[in-house]
Amino acid sequence: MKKAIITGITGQDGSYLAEFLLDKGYEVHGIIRRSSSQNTQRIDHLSTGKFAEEEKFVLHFGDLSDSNNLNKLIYHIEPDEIYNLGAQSHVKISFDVPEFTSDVNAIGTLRLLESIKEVNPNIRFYQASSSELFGKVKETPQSENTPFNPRSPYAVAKLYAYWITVNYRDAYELFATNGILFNHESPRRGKTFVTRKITTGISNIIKGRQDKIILGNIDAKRDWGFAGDYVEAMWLMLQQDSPDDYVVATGETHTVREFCELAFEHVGIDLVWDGEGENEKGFDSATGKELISISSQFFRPTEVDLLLGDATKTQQKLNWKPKVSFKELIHMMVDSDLNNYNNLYRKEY
Ligand code: NAP
Ligand code: F7E
Repeated sequence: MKKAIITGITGQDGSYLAEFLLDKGYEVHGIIRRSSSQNTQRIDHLSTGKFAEEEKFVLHFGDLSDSNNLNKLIYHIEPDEIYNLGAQSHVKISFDVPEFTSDVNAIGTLRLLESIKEVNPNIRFYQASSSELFGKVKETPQSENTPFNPRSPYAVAKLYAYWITVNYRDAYELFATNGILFNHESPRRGKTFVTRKITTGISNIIKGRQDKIILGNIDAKRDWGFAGDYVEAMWLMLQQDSPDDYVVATGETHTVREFCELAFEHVGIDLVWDGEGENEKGFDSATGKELISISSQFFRPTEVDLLLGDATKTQQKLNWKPKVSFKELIHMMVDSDLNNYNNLYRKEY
């Protein structure tokens, strides 16, 4: 039986990856931060189920800012694979907490690699790299060969993490890989990322708990996939004969505006727009009710305007393809928020 450590196990991807690895028969060890309020909702079904009873799902306190803690955990757990998903992952917030973001996202990755090098260089390592590395894009679509041009403290920290992963692979022959993942969403997405902000907003509007959704740049374009599909690609990267870097994306790009239109359409509302820039608004065409407005509060000091991934290498080498379409993803998220499922589309454990 293989053993894996997942940093960021309480997050969206961590929870899907934990389920995926448990299904494959792994013993999964998750690193969680001490918090004064409960933050384990996405994995509580694993902590209380049969996997926990059989000690196949184990949680440990730790933090990517604490080298000694990471060394100790890696030494005692003796994992075959480490998936580094832990990060301050919000791009806009990285402008408010750039130093913390850099410590966790950049130096946190170095801490893990150093520990692997010293404790057991045979451990396979997955780094959660990001399409944000492409930033103000140098070409479209973006592939493994596209030059990086980061646009936020988050992306600059992830750039360090990307290159230190490549460097430890080259210098010390570690099996260290980068998954350059484009945006991926789910009913478990954090509620301040734009997709989930829209789907929770729609649910609240329909239930009479919120009047409208206030957004920033609705013309930004993203290549959005389903997180449940993307964790399989992470695992596949660590099962290859040699380490490499891979883009994971759907190959389709859509605006935030389109996301809003399709999400409202799913609940029977035809959204129409009026005005320009910060004065633009979205209305229900049937009733005239204002449903969306724009506030500069949600603009970023530097924006990533367009992301569109070319995942040809991943499709060919890993035989991986996304299963859930853009429209299916939106429907899944809207339905989940309307029904308060949160964990919709997961198997029962
Ligand atoms: P997420 O939901 O925000 O989860 C982030 C995880 O990191 C949480 O478990 C969080 O713990 C943990 N974390 C934060 N600071 C930490 C620290 N100092 N020490 C240890 N753990 C810490 O993010 P996600 O969407 O699942 O993304 C997973 C990873 O992929 C992240 O590295 C993200 O940057 C990257 N990524 C995401 C996307 C995407 O579209 N989702 C695309 C490309 C790359 P708490 O619960 O305690 O906060
Ligand atoms: O923004 C625009 C915003 O915060 C998407 C992270 O997982 O994916 C994620 O980063 C777009 C941006 O995700 C609002 O300006 C408009 O252009 O959902 P987001 P992100 O910044 O793309 C990458 C790949 C990661 O690696 C990150 O970890 O939507 N937008 N109005 C808004 N965004 C937010 N959050 N809120 C708004 O009101």
